Amino acid sequence: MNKPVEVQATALTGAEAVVEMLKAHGVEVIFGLCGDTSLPLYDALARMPHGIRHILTRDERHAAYMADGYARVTGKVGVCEGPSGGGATYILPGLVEANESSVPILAINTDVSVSSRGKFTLTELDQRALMKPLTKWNAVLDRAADIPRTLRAAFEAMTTGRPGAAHLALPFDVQNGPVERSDVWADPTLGSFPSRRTGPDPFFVELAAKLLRKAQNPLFICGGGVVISGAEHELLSLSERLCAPVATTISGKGAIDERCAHSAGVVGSNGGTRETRAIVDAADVVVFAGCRAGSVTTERWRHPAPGSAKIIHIDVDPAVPGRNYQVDVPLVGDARLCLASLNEVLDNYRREGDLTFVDAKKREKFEAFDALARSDDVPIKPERVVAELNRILDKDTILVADPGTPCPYFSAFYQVSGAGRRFFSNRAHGALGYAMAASMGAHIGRPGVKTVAVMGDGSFGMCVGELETAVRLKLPITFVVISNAVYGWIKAGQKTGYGQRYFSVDFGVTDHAKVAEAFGVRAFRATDPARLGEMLKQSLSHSGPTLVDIVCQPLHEARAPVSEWVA
Ligand SMILES: Cc1ncc(C[n+]2csc(CCOP(=O)(O)OP(=O)(O)O)c2C)c(N)n1
Repeated sequence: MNKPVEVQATALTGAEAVVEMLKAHGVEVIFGLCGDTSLPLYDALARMPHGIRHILTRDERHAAYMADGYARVTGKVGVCEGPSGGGATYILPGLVEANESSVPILAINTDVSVSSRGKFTLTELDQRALMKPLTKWNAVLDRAADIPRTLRAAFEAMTTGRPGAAHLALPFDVQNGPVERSDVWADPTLGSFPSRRTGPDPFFVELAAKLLRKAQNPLFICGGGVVISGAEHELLSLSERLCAPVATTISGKGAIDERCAHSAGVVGSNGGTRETRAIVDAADVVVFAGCRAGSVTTERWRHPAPGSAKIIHIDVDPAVPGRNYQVDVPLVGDARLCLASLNEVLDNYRREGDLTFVDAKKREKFEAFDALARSDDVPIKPERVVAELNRILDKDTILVADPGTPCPYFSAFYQVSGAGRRFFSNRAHGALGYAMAASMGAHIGRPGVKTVAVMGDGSFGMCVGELETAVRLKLPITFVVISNAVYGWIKAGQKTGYGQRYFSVDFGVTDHAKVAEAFGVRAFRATDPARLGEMLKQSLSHSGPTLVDIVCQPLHEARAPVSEWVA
């Protein structure tokens, strides 16, 4: 292995320059896992006065999920790192999710030395080719002198336009090479997102306003872009002005306080219900905002039905409006600036209307839910779990939901009070096992509020190792496991779409509370619905990590939030 080289007083080592550049961009936390090729970087982190906290994780996938959860709740770039070879292939799932969810995370994988390339060196891997299709920006460094400008480019790419993930490969010998101190500088505003916002074309703002003035039943469908850009205030003003309901995607939860009259809740095939679908179908003008109008939100582009409503599409990415629906007005720009421009142009306008229909549909939806949520049936119904948490959780709580039962049920029925990021799920790829690590990153980003992660037992099996991290760091997070010994969402698909020909979806029962206890987590196992609330309260008030294992009715036996599974 190469020895660190002596560098002159006017120069830093490459590893030191990386640390300085992260600091200059306002990075406060790095999530990651050590390896041979990372030794110079770790040594720089150990030696230097930088104030950056390093969180040692138990695998790189979870380091990336932690960086993702951290970024979502702080609005700052999340940073994760890992070594070469397996460190790169393991970090990749978290990078893809963040990139597709427009969450800026920077992953740094150290790499074999430039001088060792092409010699069958252990862990050698083409990181450039591997990461290219999965990130917004990526690079492999060849010399230390390129470190400052490369990191500046990475932060700029991650936080401007549609935010996304970046990957940097940092070879061993590059970490030891010289970097001029005078070259180490940054624009710290690029450490947060969205940076360098761009506004819409006034011509299209006028056109959109004209359409909205004529609308009989305008409706907003908001995605994560509204929350990312912090456009909640502008959205509420506009929806009040137009007397228009605001529906959201799952990632858009938090765009509006879900307890307010204008909120229509989550729509689509993973969290929408028949009632929310009826609200979409009644619209004559739909404003998609910060939302890609993808397959889940629109139930495979059927709600709204093409041609049934005029479409105004707001998105920061010019490639989004018109991709899935014929758009009447494309508004390209930052969601907050676009909505603010519409408010300005519609300054003297107020639509007379009422929200009776929306209110009636919401009532219908919650009447059906409440009846099930009150049930004392065993195994415990998913609705009961959601209702108990709705009742108990403080309004500032951050709830992270995994796929399986948690995502559709909590999207549909868990009501976010107040606007802003308080709920999220990994909606881009929906990989099981995201919530535990993402909740840990979220807690580190926003330590003053309670954080709860809800996962299926399928997910638990994919992330359990990180319980050690939670215990080591004494993170006061409550992990809720929906335990049903089945890949329930898929079994439900086999029930509704394949004549109940169940195949290879059931697995064995695990006592997750006992597993958690073995890690040192305070744990509870809930089988009696009458005691569930008390157990959750106890776990939430504990000062360290807790886990509540809830023996639940499997999804294929429960009333699903939507009548149809849509692939
Ligand atoms: C990594 C990964 N593999 C497979 C899937 C496909 N998948 C979607 S939901 C699901 C079942 C989830 O099971 P579980 O976590 O036990 O929750 P449940 O549906 O039973 O509530 C599966 C396998 C996935 N989303 N992610």
